[in-house]
Amino acid sequence: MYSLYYAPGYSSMAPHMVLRLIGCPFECVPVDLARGEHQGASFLALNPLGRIPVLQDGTLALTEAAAICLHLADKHPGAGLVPPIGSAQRADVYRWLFYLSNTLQAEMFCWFYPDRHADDAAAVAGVKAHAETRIAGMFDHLAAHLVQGGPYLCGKDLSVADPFLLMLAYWALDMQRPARAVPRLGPYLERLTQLPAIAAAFEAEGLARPWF
Ligand SMILES: N[C@@H](CCC(=O)N[C@@H](CS)C(=O)NCC(=O)O)C(=O)O
Repeated sequence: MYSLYYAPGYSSMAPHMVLRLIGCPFECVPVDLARGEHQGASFLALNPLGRIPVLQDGTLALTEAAAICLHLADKHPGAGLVPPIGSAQRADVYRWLFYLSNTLQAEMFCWFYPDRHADDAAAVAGVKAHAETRIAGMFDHLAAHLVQGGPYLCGKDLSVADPFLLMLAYWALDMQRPARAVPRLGPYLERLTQLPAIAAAFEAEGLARPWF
């Protein structure tokens, strides 16, 4: 059985949704970030970076949310969350998942933690404002892509990229232009939250609506 080390609403959300979409046995192990559990010796033994999520799969302690999503999808091909290796469709899933994790997710961390990028208050506010503008542009980029195909991010089939994007949309709830306000992105995200497995993940984490 898999163990997912998580905190409600954090980077563990995407792997949590993927586990529920697959429907395999797993347990969620809460990590209390406010109490610093992620810096305790037992957690650091799993992830020396002190970050969640971690997926324990037998002797493997896997970190990085996107890698966990792909690993789970690979181990459960019947769930259809990644196309066959070597196909153009799979390359497309790589493309969007990497865009989400190394571009949009990274920018979101600048928005959440601008104090890590500047010292004085005015500079910190500037970092946050620039991050929000850049994130709005990224949402537009995603919405423009959805015009070309859909109903999912990588075409006609649900993939690991979809729950990953929904997680990031959840993080943008308090922005001036949340994802639900972006044409095409809002209806697409609504479709995702109507999937019972995805709604169950939000509910299990105790997250109240709206979810994006
Ligand atoms: N790139 C990593 C980011 C992991 C990450 O930064 N997780 C945050 C929660 S969203 C965390 O554990 N933060 C604790 C801290 O910064 O001390 C991933 O996608 O898994």
